[in-house]
Amino acid sequence: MKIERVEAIPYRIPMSKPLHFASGAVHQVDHVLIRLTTDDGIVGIADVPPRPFTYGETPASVIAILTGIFREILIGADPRDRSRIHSRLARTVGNQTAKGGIDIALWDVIGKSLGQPVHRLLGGYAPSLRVSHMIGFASGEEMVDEAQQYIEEYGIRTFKIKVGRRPLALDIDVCRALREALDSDIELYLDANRGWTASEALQVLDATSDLGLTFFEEPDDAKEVLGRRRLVQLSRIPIVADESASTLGDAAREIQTGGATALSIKTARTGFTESQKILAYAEALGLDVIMGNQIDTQVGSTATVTFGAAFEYSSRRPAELSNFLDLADDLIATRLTIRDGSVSAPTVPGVGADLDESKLAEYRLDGK
Ligand code: MUC
Ligand code: MG
Repeated sequence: MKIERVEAIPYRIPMSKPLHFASGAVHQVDHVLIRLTTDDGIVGIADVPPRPFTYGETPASVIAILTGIFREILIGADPRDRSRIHSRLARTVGNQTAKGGIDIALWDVIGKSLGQPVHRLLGGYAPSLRVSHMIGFASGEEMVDEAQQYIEEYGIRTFKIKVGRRPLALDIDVCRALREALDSDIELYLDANRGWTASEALQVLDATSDLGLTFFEEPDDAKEVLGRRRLVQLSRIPIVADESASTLGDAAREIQTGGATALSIKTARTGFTESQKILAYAEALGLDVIMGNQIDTQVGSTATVTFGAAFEYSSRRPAELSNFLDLADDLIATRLTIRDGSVSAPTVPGVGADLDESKLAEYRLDGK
């Protein structure tokens, strides 16, 4: 089996509800769909979400690398030789989500060629994952309304609150309003996307210490090493590395040097192969793991649930799987459903995202 065709298809879908957070905002998804076709007609797909504010990638850079250096590596390669392909991709630094997408598309080909769900090939641990919903910047009242709506409509009971604004009281008040409005067993954790300094983050931790918050993701810039280390040492709750741990090496460095005490794993940037290594590293050290969301479409979220539900260690916590609900439309034929706070792992061959060709034709930007 050999890869014969590599496509990088740019597409744009508006968000029905844009997401705002400390490092940026997403008003529309400007993503790239990878499609790998083999000589025996098997097609593997994956969604690539370029996030300039997180990884420095743009749709144009993703297309350039996929149709240039990476295509040369992929054409003629056997998709089952993942390690060989990855060692060649690794010679090019960066391009995290392009590499993550290639890995997922390779797995999709492998699953389809074997007639097996990738969820099962990876480990097949759980039939479903519980869902955590990420709430973007808005007024306290709107953020409380959103949480209440997701509790009622989808049965979700875990929320990640986007914080990182100034004055600090703005987000402190939001946290308090959410805690007061919601049942005490509703889990709340924070993500500041590096919006604060270490000292500001400590002030927020002090001011919210009675609210039972469970995690604090990227409170400040992890590159400000000593500030971050002081924060990690003083925090009673785990400090989660997300964008500061976008590769296995970065994840290990952040943990070993005291920059974080928990890890967010996003299949959009580390695919399944590297995500599995990060997961094993976290498990060996007993670190909490959160399956994160890169503001994923249903194609991307399907990959997250395929991976996250495949292993016991990544199934322990609710995974961030619901942001596709903020998109006006999607590329998928069979909708991902959140019921009783959970999403089922796909049982069809491959990764499980069933592409709707008419939707792709409608939203693709390359005029083909
Ligand atoms: C997150 O967890 O940070 C926002 C920026 C990004 O890269 O991902 C999202 C969610
Ligand atoms: Mg984050």
